[in-house]
Amino acid sequence: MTPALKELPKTDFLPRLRPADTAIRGISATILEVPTFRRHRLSNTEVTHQGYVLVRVLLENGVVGIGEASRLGGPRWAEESVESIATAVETYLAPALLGQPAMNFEANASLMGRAATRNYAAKAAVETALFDAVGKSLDLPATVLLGGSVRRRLGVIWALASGDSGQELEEAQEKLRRREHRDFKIKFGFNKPTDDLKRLEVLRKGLGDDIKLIVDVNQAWSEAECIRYMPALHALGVALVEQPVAARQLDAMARVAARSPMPLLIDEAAFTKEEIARAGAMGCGSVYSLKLVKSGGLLEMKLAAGVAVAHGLELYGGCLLESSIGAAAHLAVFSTLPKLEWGTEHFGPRILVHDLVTRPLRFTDFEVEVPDGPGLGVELDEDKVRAFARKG
Ligand code: MUC
Ligand code: MG
Repeated sequence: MTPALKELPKTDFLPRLRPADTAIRGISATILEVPTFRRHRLSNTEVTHQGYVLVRVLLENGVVGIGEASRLGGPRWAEESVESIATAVETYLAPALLGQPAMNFEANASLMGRAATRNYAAKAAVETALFDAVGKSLDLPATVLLGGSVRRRLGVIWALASGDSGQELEEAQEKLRRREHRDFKIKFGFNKPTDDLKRLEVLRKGLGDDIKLIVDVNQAWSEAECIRYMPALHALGVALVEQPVAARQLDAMARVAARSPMPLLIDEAAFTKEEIARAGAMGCGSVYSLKLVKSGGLLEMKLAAGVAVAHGLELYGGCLLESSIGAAAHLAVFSTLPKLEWGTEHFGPRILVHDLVTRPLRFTDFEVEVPDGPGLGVELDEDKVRAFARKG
């Protein structure tokens, strides 16, 4: 031991937290419907109210942890709905976990895996609540339990999705003026491709050539439409094209990627590690969108990032319009990734008329701050939960 270490005074530590102190005593699921400032349109769904399942976990030591599963307009973006998530949590996942130490994260993920196949949004919401509760019990941010942060702030992309190009241009200009967002993702696929291209033209002209524009087609185009319309996206300076073809058409996506001068972002085409490996090996894209609703947990999303990187993919911090609860869970993981080339699109807390926590995430200077309080670093606003819980 070096002399310097011998001379250091000993500090007082918190009493050790025993696994039994974190035994899971209860898990509940509450469906919430929270209004958005404007209609948000995708190729296969649209929302004016965002659907959430709030998961609360009570531990033996009295600490409560929270997690959230987000849904865009029913079982359309993927197969889970708020109703199926609440049922999966209360009927299948909760009984598998009751009595287990919350701090045994890997063992609990295996138990959930045995209790239900897929159901990724449900499992992720429960695991989020476990990380929050254990972090709060230890007075440590979840980021520490996930390997420690390598960044405290992330650039945030904003999505333009009303379908009205005049409104979208004004919205983007307002975000720039307020120094909230400077990169934009434009949702395609709910119009004819030629109409969407007209929207994009208006935005490019109005915003200038220096603004980064990403297009998310949400599976709406055929391979032939990609061949027809992607040159126009390129001419308009699009930086990234997200999931242009159907999630299951991996061969078509690989052919589109091979002829595209722009990188493709793999979203709905790959949820699990195996799916990421396959899409990566087939060359379906050059960037992968990380989402808890696809990975099924925080630890699994870190593994997803590793598999994507091993296949040469860049990383994009995806969202499904989570509130500050789900966004904080994503940011906890994103902050620990050595590389995150595209930053994140966790604008969800800013599109809600009311957030679900007492102190929403802070967005300043085009970036979001990773919360550094215990657990997720956010506190539930019980008044908002009462106001937005589905009635009846
Ligand atoms: C998606 O497909 O990326 C995320 C942002 C947004 O506008 O839609 C979602 C889902
Ligand atoms: Mg997408």
